[in-house]
Amino acid sequence: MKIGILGATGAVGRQMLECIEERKLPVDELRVFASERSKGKKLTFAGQELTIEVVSQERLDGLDYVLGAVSNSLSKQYRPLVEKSGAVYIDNSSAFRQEDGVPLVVPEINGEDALQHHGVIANPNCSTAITLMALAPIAKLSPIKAINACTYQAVSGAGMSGISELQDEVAALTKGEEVKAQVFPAQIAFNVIADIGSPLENGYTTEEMKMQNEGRKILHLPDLLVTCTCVRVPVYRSHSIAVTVVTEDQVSVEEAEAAIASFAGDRLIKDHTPTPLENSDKDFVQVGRLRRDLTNPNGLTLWCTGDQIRKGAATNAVQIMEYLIKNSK
Ligand code: A2P
Ligand code: 11C
Repeated sequence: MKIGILGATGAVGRQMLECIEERKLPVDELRVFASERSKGKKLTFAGQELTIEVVSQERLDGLDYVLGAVSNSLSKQYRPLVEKSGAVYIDNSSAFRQEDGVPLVVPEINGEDALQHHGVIANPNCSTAITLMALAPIAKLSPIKAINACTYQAVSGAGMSGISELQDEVAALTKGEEVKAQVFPAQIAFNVIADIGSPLENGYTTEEMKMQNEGRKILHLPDLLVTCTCVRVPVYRSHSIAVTVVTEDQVSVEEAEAAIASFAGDRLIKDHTPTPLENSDKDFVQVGRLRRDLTNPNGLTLWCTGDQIRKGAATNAVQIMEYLIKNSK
């Protein structure tokens, strides 16, 4: 198995390397790609040094799978090269998620969709993937009609530069110095910012609409109603989401808890409130605080957390690759 990673030096790319090693994928060769700035530098995989390369057709040729962890614009730029190489492209950007013929996959929920690919498979938005991991077991009990979500998103969702902005701001403010936000729209240290993505005409942001559009595609529910507010919080890793879900038929708290507890990739937490800190660097999604929605008898309210660099990005992409390796004819 020959695998390439685009953006291997980034927050998601580095995690992809770690996940491939942890999950013991059958790797014969791993090629790591980043920008000109990183060319020739080294990354470690399974005790071996890998030399970072710049992307070229020649070096993509011969690969079986390419995992993408670069921006939308770079992903669009590199897609034709990956397609020409014949490798399957599993892309973490949002560039192709809504394209017909590009499966959008969370393996525990709709893994079989991945088998319908035509060369490109998309990895969902991090908050969407984590929320749907909590809701998919409930959807099996009764179809979901509506979701109302409020996210609490870690700074690493914005990549390495998001992490350093929080670190630098905390250090500067602790010394009494002034800070000037660069990555986020306002100071993120000791603050929360309800502004992720770009504004849309309907008053929502691009990040907020992903919960609806990607949720519909992954759950195969074209009429799913979703309202969402995305909030950046000063947490390094792991997103949290407060969710109210309305199902066609009433599902009891006990039934929902039992379904979540037995769903692969989920952990039902009953003895305390799950926190993003305790969920950092873990592959599973924690779900807790299940209770009846007080505004709708068919509603349930819950709280979930998931490491967005892992299950919200790198782990999910590596799981898609594993699924294909196991199930492709
Ligand atoms: P580099 O480290 O060389 O800049 P993050 O989202 O965590 O900031 O990561 C972005 C990733 O995209 C990094 O690995 C970065 O590499 C990579 N990248 C940036 N520009 C390019 C490019 N022109 N070609 C390939 N990878 C790129
Ligand atoms: C964030 N979720 O936390 C965003 C970044 O659709 O993959 C990833 C956007 C996406 O800023």
